[in-house]
Amino acid sequence: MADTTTKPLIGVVMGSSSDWDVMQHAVAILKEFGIAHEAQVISAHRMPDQMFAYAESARTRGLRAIIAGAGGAAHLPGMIAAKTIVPVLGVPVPSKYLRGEDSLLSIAQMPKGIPVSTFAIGEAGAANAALAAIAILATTDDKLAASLEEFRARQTQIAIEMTLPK
Ligand code: RP5
Repeated sequence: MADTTTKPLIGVVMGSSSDWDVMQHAVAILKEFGIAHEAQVISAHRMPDQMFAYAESARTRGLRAIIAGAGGAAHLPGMIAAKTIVPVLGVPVPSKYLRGEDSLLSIAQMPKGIPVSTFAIGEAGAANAALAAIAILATTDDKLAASLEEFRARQTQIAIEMTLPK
């Protein structure tokens, strides 16, 4: 069973502190499920050496998935994926001029051979990336799998109880 209380199992990285508004939604989900994680800024174009060191050490440090968010020139998830076999979950952050559509395409359109799982633009994508990371951990953790099932059941109940204006 995975140790979900101490050593980080999930890494959350983003290209700038300006990505935090979006990426905090991934961290919030990880906290809600009690997943040991780390979060930091790693910029592909401003910190390339640190980016490679992070990716190269990810597996031996025990990370089971990396959530990588980026906006402008969103090569961060792909470059991290190029240097590790730890699954990379890419989150397109809305960019200033193209609203993140450029980020989405840049992250999704990986050439064959190096996968990056790509999520929706913005906070839904960040939250879903965290839920996907939890689903990866849950494949070998029955307690976490039960928590994920409960989370889904709560959502279902909320939808069942939704009402519309008369
Ligand atoms: C990317 O450029 C970051 O991921 C961010 O989304 C975007 C803008 O960065 P800042 O200029 O706000 O630092 O590297």
